[in-house]
Amino acid sequence: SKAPPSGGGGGFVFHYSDLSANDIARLVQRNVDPANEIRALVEEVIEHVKQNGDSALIDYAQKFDKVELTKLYLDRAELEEIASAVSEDQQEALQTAYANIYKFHKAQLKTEDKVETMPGVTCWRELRAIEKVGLYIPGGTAVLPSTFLMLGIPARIAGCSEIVVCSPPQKNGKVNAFIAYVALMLGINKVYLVGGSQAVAAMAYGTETITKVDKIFGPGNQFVTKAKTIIQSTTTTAIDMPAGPSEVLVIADRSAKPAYVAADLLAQAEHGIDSQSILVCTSQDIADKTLAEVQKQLAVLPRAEIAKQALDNSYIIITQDLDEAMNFSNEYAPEHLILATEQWKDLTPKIINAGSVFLGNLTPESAGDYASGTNHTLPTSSYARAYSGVSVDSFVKKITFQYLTEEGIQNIGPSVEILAEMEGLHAHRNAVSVRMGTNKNT
Ligand code: HSO
Ligand code: ZN
Repeated sequence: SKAPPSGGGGGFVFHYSDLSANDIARLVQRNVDPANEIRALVEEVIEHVKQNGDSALIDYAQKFDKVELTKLYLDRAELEEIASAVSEDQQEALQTAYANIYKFHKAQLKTEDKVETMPGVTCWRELRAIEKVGLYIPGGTAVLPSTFLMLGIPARIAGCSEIVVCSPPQKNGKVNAFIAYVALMLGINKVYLVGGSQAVAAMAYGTETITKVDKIFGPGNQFVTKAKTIIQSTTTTAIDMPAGPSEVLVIADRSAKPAYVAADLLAQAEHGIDSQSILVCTSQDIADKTLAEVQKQLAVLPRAEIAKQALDNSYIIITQDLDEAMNFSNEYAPEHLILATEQWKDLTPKIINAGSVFLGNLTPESAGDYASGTNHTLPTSSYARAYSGVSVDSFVKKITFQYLTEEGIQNIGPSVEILAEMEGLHAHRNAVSVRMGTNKNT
């Protein structure tokens, strides 16, 4: 096998045993730089929106979306009109997705027990919704109403009091019918016709018509992602995570079906030219059969051009066994991990880094992308090492509380006094002593 190119490039087959630690580090590196060249452009957009508010947004709609907007949002009546184009079949599918996503996320809302850490000292946590959240729904080469469900449902379950939604306008100055329909399902009566980094800036700074929010959610192109990382460090608005191009890693052994594996790799590849589809398999034979299937299925895909470029940016690793495959996967820390093997039960405990996992041969990523219930807003670019995907947790704060009784202050007081003394912080010591009746100054 060839030596891995620098920068994680692909279109190659590698044997795991040939790879040095350095080779692996290079292979798992992705999305390293691209955003840096666009920082200046994005900073200019943010500044323009900050200074000029709505009028900047109207300018950018003309410049980037090629549409003359007279109003920056669609109201409920307009959304209803647009949504009426959604067929009955489509409505039913959206409702199935909604119901499953709702059910799975609702179960995440748990009340924690109060803990008496010592007699009379009780500590606990309570959830409070983040008040104002901003959802960015992309509308580039693929419009993703499923992303709207994935963000809107947990926001509703958490109980956020204001949900601001931005999505780029189409050429006709509207959003697509599915986006409008999902807005109505979620009880959202306004969709702002703002896309790209200008949408992020508008939600972070606020404009005449758009409310400044506390946290911004949603995937986007490099401009959107760059804008999110900039506003995260320059404003008080938080972000969900720095989500980059989508990726999948499939671990396959002899029990995998090449046609299924190929379909999964292609489902990822059709997202965008910068997507990555990695196959880690236990023999050359599996790799060959899968590649043949990929060629066959690719030939008839409407988005074949996009998928082909993404596959050129991808690679295959051949390992001795499933344990080696899992080692590589944990190094890669994939957004999506598919275990295309009947041995998935043995492998699952060995997963250390992954965003969302799909078990066995009958569980395609597409199920989770749309409708099984799990969230598809997930950490990419190896952020799965430290980040979780979006959930109800992402829309709440967990506030700690404590309550001390007379017995409690007497129990904890002496330790706190000594600890405060250790740090030379006498006011801290006194705050306890006055309550215990041991303050030497009173
Ligand atoms: N795989 C994408 C989600 C998605 N797929 C939306 C289809 N539509 C990121 O997890
Ligand atoms: Zn997808």
